[in-house]
Amino acid sequence: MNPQYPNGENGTYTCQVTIEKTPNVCQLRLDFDEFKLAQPDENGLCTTDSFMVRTTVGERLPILCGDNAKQHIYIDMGRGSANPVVLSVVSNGDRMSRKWKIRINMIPCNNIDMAPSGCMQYYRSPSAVIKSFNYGARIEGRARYLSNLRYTTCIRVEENFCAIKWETEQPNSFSFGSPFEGNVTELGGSAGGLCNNDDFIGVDQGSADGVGPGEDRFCGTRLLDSNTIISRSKPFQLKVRSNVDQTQNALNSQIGFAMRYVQLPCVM
Ligand SMILES: [Ca+2]
Repeated sequence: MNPQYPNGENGTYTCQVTIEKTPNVCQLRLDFDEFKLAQPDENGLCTTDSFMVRTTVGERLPILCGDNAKQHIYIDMGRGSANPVVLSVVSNGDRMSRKWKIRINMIPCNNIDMAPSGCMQYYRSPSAVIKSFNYGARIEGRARYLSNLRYTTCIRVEENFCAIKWETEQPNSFSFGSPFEGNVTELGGSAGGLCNNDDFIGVDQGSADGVGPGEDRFCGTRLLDSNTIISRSKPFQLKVRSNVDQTQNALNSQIGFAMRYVQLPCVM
């Protein structure tokens, strides 16, 4: 929690927590019950406020800021004996009130609650809504989602389920990556190689009807034409990738994504 919780923090300081590893703990799960820091800058970087996770093992985790209540992340602690994890919040300036309340769960090695390797987020339900970090109301001339993202969200495949359907939570709740030059607001969704030059989400073998090879990358202001992607590729994963350049994304005030997945049962 922030020091003055439930009141906010207003100023410049660093708050740091070190979590020592015990031999039987392999992962941490952080649940952001509350998380409000300053918005990222015009390049999508957390230059005013930042939440950082430092660890000596596993993948590098993205630096977070903005609004991330109800999000969660998993942190790999490795199997060794001495891999402490350091969590820190750094804030700069007094123009806003920050607040955070983060639950830390230690997950024992070989426990059923462990996320698969390489999964920074992990969902275990037939259906859920997944949002990009700092998802929220459109800010004119700014992208809401963060730059330099490279992580994977994993979904446990339920027994007797064969496919996964991704759809936007709201008609306009997908705007991630700019496949075109200039203003793309009206140009809809792109897939495959058209998404190579900017940010995209990755769903292996995704297509509107779930038949055929499909595409692996999706971007723009819609999910394909129908705001729906179906994939039969297992395990069910959502890869999130953004580059360092947010010029086009800010120009189009891109918000990131809020998508619902629904697992589809196998048809006999
Ligand atoms: Ca970009």
